[in-house]
Amino acid sequence: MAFKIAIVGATGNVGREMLNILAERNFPVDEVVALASSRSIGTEVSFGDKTLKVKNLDNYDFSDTDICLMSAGGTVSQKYSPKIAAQGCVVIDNSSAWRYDSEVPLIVPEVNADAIDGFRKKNIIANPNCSTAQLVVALKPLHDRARIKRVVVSTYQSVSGAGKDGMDELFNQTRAVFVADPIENRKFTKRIAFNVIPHIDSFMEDGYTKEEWKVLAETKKMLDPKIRVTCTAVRVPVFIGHAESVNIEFENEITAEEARDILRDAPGCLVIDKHEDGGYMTPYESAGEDATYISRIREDATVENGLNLWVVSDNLRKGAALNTVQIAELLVNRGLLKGRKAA
Ligand code: A2P
Ligand code: 11C
Repeated sequence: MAFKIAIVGATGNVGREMLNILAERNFPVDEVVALASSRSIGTEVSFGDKTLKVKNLDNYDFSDTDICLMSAGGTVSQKYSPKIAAQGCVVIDNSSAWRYDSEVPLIVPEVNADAIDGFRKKNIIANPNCSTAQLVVALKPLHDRARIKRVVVSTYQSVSGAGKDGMDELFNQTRAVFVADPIENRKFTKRIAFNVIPHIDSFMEDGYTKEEWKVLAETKKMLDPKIRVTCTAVRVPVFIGHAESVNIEFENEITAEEARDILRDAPGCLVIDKHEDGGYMTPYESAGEDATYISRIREDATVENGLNLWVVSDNLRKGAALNTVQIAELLVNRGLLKGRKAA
């Protein structure tokens, strides 16, 4: 059986990657429709060796579409997802609009695939924030072995997480530095070229940012509500790939060597951890790759049962487009969808 798929936000960083990944993984596609705002009508995007002309999301009829992969921001998702879902099309949404709704499953297939059973309540499934997705892929197998009590995360997040405008801003500012043009801050609140900014998303009343709150709320929803998580989220001048320094306290004893062996066998994880120059992963090298890379696995002697990790992944792939396609594959592989177009 093959399915009709719509990509909403097809002109964006994540939407384009969704099209690439559907083609790469030979998802059983009968037809793919690329949708974006009226600004993009007629724009061409690639799907494998085909070129698709982008259509307008407004008033698009989803009644014969099986799955809508959406990455057009929270406001667009709040407005359109319920309408699309009401037409019988399952929405897999990459924004933060539905993640904390108790009637919407939030899924990373390597971590909580069985939560997908609840998707019929709203016909919407949420994809986590990119920094949470790679974090929980690394934490899950360690939690299963030694029960995590507390996690301290510091993120180093690339500008592509802020969309194509974020990438343009890093490029333009870097160029402006070299040719001595004035530096303009549009997308980011301070200059990002040759700098780091400890601020992603909006500030909350307690002084944390929404990005930092997402990491703890989503880890609790997907992995275990008892785990205590605290986060500092930082934007760095890297185009693609998020890195995270992760400090973990466990209930039970676990050595760095045991953690390395567990992570070597864990789904979605790839351990690169040689104690030598260059024997670790960096965000630049993760771009275009599917794995969550784990390096610098060390025991933390300052706490009982503590470990430090360095976790790196392509934020547009495992952090966004790849995970949404894996959720779609889960629906198909568990027989939860019937192709509607041919019916
Ligand atoms: P458009 O290019 O027409 O604005 P990114 O996160 O990389 O900036 O991409 C955001 C994506 O969301 C783009 O494809 C963008 O389309 C799409 N988008 C933004 N606003 C809307 C809207 N009102 N309706 C449909 N798509 C939208
Ligand atoms: C960033 N993590 O790097 C954000 C992007 O909640 O899906 C994704 C925001 C989200 O800016």
